[in-house]
Amino acid sequence: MSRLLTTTPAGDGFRMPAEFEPHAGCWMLWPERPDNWRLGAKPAQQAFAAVAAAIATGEPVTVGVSGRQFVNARAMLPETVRVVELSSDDAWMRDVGPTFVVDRRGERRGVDWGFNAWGGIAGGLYFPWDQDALVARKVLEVEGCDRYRAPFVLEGGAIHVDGQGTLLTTEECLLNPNRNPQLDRGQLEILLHEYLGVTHVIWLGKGVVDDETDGHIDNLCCFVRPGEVALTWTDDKRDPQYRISLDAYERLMEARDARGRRLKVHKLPQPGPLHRTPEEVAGLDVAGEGGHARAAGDRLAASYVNFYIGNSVVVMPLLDPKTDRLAARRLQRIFPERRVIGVPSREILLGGGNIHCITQQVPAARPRRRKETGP
Ligand code: KQY
Repeated sequence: MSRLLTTTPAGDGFRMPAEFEPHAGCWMLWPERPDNWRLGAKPAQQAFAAVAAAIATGEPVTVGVSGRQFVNARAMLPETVRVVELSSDDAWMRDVGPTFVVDRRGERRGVDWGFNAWGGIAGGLYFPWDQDALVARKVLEVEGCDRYRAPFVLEGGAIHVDGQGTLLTTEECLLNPNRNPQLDRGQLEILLHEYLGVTHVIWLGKGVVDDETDGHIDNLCCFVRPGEVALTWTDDKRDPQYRISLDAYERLMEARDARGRRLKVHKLPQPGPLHRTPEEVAGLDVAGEGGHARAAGDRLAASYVNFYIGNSVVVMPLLDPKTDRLAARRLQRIFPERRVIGVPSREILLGGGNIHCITQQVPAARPRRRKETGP
């Protein structure tokens, strides 16, 4: 059972834990739509299955799948992964799933954000998105967690927290008029405090070049532990990513976190630049009205920052043989207590995101005591 609450997480003493805190599990969705995943989504399904298998080595994974794809997904996913029927419009659990919050007593609840397919009717990536908009509610129902309905649009990929009061985000996404035109920076900060329990927001400028999410933070920069972040980086001054990453670096070096600490910045090399090939475009169905057209030569928003921090593993995208090994070595140094597992993920990137975008962690929490009923 999941009750709709009319209070706010901060008011009730709840906060969003950091991804590097212990998890009870992870949720994903199954890719299917042929206008976003080439060749009837078969290559993407293999990549998603490899991500689920890697995460499942350290925590329970649940994959939501349409009735049409249930049998196929069940067969492609390892037995250790739970598969449940769950309708969606695409497969971005980070953005359509709930953001979990916990309190000191160990209770877990979920925030159900407004969702408008990354920009609404005019600039969003597809229409309709009515099934995506119900995913958070359904996940919370399965998890038995009470639900806060946030009164504004936000995707999980647009925020990262350190679990100690600090939130990282980008102006390009959160201040974009295609999300919450009625809210300014100050009002958003108040709402982020109310719904995530954070007390300090670090604003970076733009996200990764040509990121169709309008610059989600989870492709640019993330916390790896309190006081430390990873940032996608290129030394190539002719690349437009250079100025974006430099600006982010400078803001991070100036910033203090909620506890007054300076940040240590770990630079991760940028793959590529990578571009969509004519063959990859030819494998897509034509997108309907309101869909997002793909063209050969499009720059892909490739970034090693788009990894998932599991209980015992870090699952990172493998994107470019020229940089994969260096990125993996750096991540292993950053996370000595976890095993870094690389998953070939160009097929996920072609859909517009990567491993972090397709996952949503459920933080560990002590189970609520059931009230005794009856004699
Ligand atoms: O980056 C994400 N969190 C999601 C990417 C969505 C792309 C939709 N085509």
